[in-house]
Amino acid sequence: SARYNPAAFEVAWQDRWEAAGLYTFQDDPERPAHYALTMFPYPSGNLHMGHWYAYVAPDARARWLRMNGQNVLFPMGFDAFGLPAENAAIKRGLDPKNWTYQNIADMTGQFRRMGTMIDWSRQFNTCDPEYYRWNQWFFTEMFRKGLAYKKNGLVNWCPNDQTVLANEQVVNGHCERCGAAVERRELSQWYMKITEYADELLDFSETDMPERVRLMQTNWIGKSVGAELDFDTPAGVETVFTTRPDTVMGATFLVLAPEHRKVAALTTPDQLAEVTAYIETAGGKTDVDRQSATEKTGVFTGSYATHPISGHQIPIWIADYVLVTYGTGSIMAVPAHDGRDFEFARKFGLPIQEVIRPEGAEPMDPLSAAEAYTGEGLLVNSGEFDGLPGGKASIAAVTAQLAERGVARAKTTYRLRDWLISRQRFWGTPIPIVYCPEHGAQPVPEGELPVRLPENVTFTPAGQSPLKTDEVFKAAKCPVCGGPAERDTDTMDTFVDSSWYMYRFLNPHLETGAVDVEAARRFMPIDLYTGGIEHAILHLLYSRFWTRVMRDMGLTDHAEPFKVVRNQGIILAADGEKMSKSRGNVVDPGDLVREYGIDTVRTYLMFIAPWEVGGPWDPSGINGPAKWLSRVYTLFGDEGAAGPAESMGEADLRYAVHSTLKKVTGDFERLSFNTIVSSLMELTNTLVKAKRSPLYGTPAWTEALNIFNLMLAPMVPHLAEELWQNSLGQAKGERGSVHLAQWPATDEAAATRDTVTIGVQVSGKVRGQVVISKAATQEEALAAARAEASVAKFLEGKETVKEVYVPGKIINIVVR
Ligand code: ANZ
Repeated sequence: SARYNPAAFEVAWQDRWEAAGLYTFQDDPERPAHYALTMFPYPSGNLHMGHWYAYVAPDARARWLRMNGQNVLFPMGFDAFGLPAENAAIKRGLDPKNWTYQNIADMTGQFRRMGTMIDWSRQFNTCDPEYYRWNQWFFTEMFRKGLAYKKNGLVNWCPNDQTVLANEQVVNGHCERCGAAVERRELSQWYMKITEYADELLDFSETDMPERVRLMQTNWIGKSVGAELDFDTPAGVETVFTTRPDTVMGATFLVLAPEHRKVAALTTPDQLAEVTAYIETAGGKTDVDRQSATEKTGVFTGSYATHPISGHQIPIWIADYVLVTYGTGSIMAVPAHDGRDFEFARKFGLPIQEVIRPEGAEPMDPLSAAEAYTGEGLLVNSGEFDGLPGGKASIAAVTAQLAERGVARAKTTYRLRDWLISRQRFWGTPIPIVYCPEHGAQPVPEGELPVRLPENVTFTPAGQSPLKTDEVFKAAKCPVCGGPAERDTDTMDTFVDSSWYMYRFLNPHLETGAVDVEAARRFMPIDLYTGGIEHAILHLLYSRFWTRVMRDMGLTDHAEPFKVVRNQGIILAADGEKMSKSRGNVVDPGDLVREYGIDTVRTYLMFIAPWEVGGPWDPSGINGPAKWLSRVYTLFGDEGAAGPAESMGEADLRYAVHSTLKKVTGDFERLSFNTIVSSLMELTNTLVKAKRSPLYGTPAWTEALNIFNLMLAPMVPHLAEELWQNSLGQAKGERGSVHLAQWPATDEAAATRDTVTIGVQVSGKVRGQVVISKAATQEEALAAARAEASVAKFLEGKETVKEVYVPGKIINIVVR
């Protein structure tokens, strides 16, 4: 039929592709390896518009690369451990395992209907014991290397989810997942030593990530170069961390975090009541609240420290703007040059001493100064250092002088903390450790992995891990002495699962190791990794860490898992808000597919906005792509063809086709999907004209349709296949699939047609000018000249004797 009816062939083609194994990855060392990966989804149960937006464009690009002869691996799986499964168990009495696998089945079905080239034979889920076994293996290896260790410490506790959270999962003092205010608890937990790689992780030279991702990671790692300085106090030496040792002569008091362990010893009896009360109020605040508080608060301890250079006695205060978790938990306050210290000194009437002054400026008046001076200048009031420029040189000089006396050391600190991976949850990878009364914490031997999650467990509404109450699970044997031991009942943070899953796709069913080393050598790092910006820190940083650990284990030869990372934008609902179930503003891709077809939804999602930017969902916007594809469909039919209804030169048609091809090729390279669609739409207009011109049916026409069809293939795989095999009459059957065809080569000469304006003479006299293509044939040039009205009137009724065409220069028509 002549009408575009995608329902008639889309799913049918998917079934035929599937049956033919068209997208089953065929390893071919002869072709350049390309690994394209989009972050795998969580099996929440439904594939929503955000998923479609995230997967469709990378799929088009992967298809394009494949047509370009690359050996493209484009796999998918599910990030399947995590809280929602457990919540479903608690709220609705569902087995987390059944709930998860059912969702995976549902979503895989929906996924397949998206028409991607994902090789589903490589699918795995992180909750498969065959997968998490290797999480456990990595853990035991890291334990042996001291990279996984257990320690007591203050941890972030989500009272709602009843579990600890990594620092990365606390956003502005609240649980990233549920939004509850996070509490602090003292617990013994497992950590991974990401800090050992802090410096390396600041090096982005081998990975191309969006600027803001690099910035976020850099800030998260938070490297500060400075020094530790020692101050004598009645409770012994107190060391502070400062990035500005050059301002030491301006240190007029010390401030300790309220939780600092010396506070009790430093508090004098008459200050005790005040200090105790203050500690109590500070304890209830989050770090963020503390640091962003507009009004500084604090109390005097009653004690004094000795300044290491002047020997002056300076008061020791406690204040909550100093964090116990950073540096040494105490600071030397330099109110003249630090904003927070300035506010604090003003509020409590503490001395302000200028030590940095811009050249030629008046001295700072400590009583009238409105704010701290944080700019550059020369050192003043600093004894032997006076006159040195503040900053680098003087920092080194002051540190060296104090170091000589043994009261300072150059020091670099990081905001980054070790990665806390213990979770008091059920639906995760059991931590493969047993505790022997005799031999302590012992890793489970490799031959006994995986430590499987038990089945038929009872969930308590308190959310406590059921493993804790499962006596059968807990009972273990010490690998050293064989005596009775108890299993660790915590599970791993699910970010462990996603830290290395990209390696597993290379050989997902490998039983002899976590990673196929040879495949990793050829396919890693990932050529293009795409996903949401929300993973800028957590997932991307953990993967970069894990890859370095694997390198140090000898598994891989590279430090970075991703050659290139790109983030798609967000598609907002029509009301400008993020689509979410609770807002009731979600658009169901299934509904749209039923109404418009898969290819139309794919096209719309690529057309709606620059892919890396995103934008609002316009419900009526889909009509444009729908109409376009319908026009495309008709274009390939015989209807409305031929005739001299339009005039078009062959060069014009070839120019349109090849210049579009050149542009589309470049746009695929730079992920500019929306402009690919608009270029193809524009080309359609030209082709519709060409169809009505005498060019119809000529070799130029056939070439145009062929190239157009090939260009459609990555974007609208079903329609392209239908046209290729049923309208263009290419070889039939799956082996003749358009998706196995070669991406066409641009004919540069035809594509880079510049136009020229050339004069037209009639019998040697200039009568007018025409704009024609540089590549125009003599015939086309003359036709254009004769069509020009100012020329035509001199030709009327005359006989042509001779025609001259000097390309790019002149046309002369000699008449009689
Ligand atoms: C004296 C000084 C003078 C400072 C000056 C700054 C400017 P970054 O860059 O973030 O590392 N500091 C140190 N430990 C702290 C803690 N636990 N809580 C709050 N503040 C702390 O910042 C380092 C600076 O932050 C340090 O250098 C210290 O103040 C403060 F003109 O020391 B500075």
